[in-house]
Amino acid sequence: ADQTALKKLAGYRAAEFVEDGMVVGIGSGSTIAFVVEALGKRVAEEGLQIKGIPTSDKTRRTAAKLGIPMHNVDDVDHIDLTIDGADQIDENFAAIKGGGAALLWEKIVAVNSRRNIWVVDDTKLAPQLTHYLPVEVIPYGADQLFKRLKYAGYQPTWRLDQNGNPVRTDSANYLIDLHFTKMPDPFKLGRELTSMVGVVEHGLFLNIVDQVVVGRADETIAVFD
Ligand code: DER
Repeated sequence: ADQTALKKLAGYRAAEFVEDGMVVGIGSGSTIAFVVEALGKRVAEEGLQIKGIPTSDKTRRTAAKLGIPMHNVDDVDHIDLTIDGADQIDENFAAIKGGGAALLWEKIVAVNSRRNIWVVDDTKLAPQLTHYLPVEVIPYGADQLFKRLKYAGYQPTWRLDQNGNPVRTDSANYLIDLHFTKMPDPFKLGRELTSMVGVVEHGLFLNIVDQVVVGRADETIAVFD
């Protein structure tokens, strides 16, 4: 099956973990689009009662259009379950996220959720994290920060849109993508990055996920706890 079919398979399976009455964090990206589609159907057909908390403006709009009531993260007491995608997940359930430019709100929603589920097709699984690492940075002084990241050997590149302009996140920050051949200690790297003045957050999601739903090439779904 092609990757999109696997994303749909996994997305629909993950949506089944949503129960009536839940406050649900809704992730960003093309895999989550299927989760939103499945939840929209349940809201419309079963009268599923949920409160959706978006991880991006795009998700807020897409989910609202499908009839899912959307609220802000500060409108609720807590989030029961968040379902999100990922760019790469290693054997320790560490992930790199942020390919969709939503990493800051995704991490805010994730850390305020009682449970986190990631939904991926099996191309996202890897023994080690090798995917580029997005870092969200404050625009003021970002060029200086870029130079510091370069000298530190992180091989930084600006996240540009299709017109070659720097992408602005929903918090109006910039994204710098770092490139590695190997990442021996994600925890150490994460601490180093967040200690740099001007760095808001990075796309290493460590000790966050509880369950991973994987759409596999043989069209089966694996759920790893
Ligand atoms: O930005 C993210 O972390 C998203 O979850 C995203 O990168 C996953 O994208 P995909 O589901 O479109 O592959």
